[in-house]
Parts: sequence; C-alpha cells; structure tokens
Amino acid sequence: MADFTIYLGNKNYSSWSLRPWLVLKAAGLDFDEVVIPLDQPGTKAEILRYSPSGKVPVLHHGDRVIWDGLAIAEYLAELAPERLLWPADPVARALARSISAEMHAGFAALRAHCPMNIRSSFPNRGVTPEVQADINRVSSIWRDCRKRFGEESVGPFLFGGFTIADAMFAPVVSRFRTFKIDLDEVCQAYADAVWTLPSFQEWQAAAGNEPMIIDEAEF
Ligand SMILES: N[C@@H](CCC(=O)N[C@@H](CS)C(=O)NCC(=O)O)C(=O)O
Repeated sequence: MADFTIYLGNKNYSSWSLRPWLVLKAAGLDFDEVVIPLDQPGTKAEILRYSPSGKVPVLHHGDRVIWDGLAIAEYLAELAPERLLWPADPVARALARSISAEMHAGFAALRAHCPMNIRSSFPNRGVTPEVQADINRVSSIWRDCRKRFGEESVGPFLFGGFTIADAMFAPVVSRFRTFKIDLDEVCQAYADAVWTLPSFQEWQAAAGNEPMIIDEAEF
C-alpha cells in the first residue's frame, strides 16, 4: 500500500478529480486511487467516509487529509519542490497561480454548458454567447502564457515544462475536444500537447472503460 491514496469521482466526468491526479503523476509519487461513482444514492455517504467536505477529490497522506483540487496540488508542490510543479521564476509563478485560481473559481458558463465527458463527442452543442466568452478568455490566457513563458526548448506547456497550471486547464482541453471548439494554431498545439501527455492518456483510457453514465453530462 502506498503512502498516498487519492479518492476520485468518475474519470469520464469528474474534472475536479482529474487535476490533482495529473499533479500526483507529475510529482512522481507512488499512490493508490479509489474511484467513488458519482450521482448514485449512496455517493454522498461514501465520500463523507473520506472527505470532510463531502466532495472528491481528497488526498490521504498517512493521517493527513487534504481536500480540494488546488489545495492538493499546492501540498504536492511543497512535497516535491524538485519537480517544479510551479514555475521557478517568480513572475511566471505568480501568473501560473493567478490563472489556476481563475480556472478553479470561474468559467461557470463553460462548466454548465460543456460538461467534461472525455469519451464522447458533441460537435456544435452547448456554445452559448456566455460559453464563447469563456472560450475566448481561456484562449487569451493560453496565448499569453505561451508567448511570454512557454519556451519551445523547455516544453509545449503554458510555462514550458508541465506545471499545476496545465493540470488546472486539462479538463478544458477535454471539453474543447468533446464539443469540437475551433481554436487558433497556438491554442490547438497547446491543447494537443496536454491531450497527448502520457498520464492524461492513461486517464482517458480508464474513462473510456467506465460503465457508469451520468445523464446530465450526456446530450
Ligand atoms: N472545489 C472542489 C470541488 C469538488 C467537487 O465539486 N467535486 C464533485 C465531483 S466533480 C463532488 O464531489 N460531488 C459529489 C457531491 O457533491 O455529492 C475541488 O476542487 O476539489
């Protein structure tokens, strides 16, 4: 049994769960994982056995319990500083934290109308004017980071190498793919880099094999 156990929602649908799972992978830590099927009669009671907030994801590290995706990511960044889970440069790091917090707290229209559904494809659905405004804001964040900090020689991610900021936007990459959102060249190249990340591919394969269906994320 590993020192770390992360409790997750369905891999196909739980955008909140995907983020810290990718960060655990990037941290290079050995961990166990438990998927708690969401939207079932016993879901809340089951989650409450592990998470005081009644939400997943939650990370158990020995007797420490850390819940909320961004808090888990911050905890892992402190445990594995050598992995540069935040950018080393203070200016880049401040921007990475700003956009991660913006993603964590915002983009309500995109979340509501384009739910994460990794294995499905819903072209031309869900894009209201409010969703388009969210798409435009995400695209502008990606372009700005790639231009200012995403040195090709370091890597294809927002700050070159993979950081927590990329994990925060990974569910959006999946949403854009499911809903066939048109992106410019820079944003599409970034989205492709996140989508083909080996850890994300592993998650996608597991999502594809899950039998559970959540009706409200289907069209
Ligand atoms: N801000 C939280 C949100 C977590 C969240 O909303 N989790 C959902 C699953 S995606 C959940 O646990 N739902 C179960 C329920 O509310 O019963 C985080 O980042 O961890």
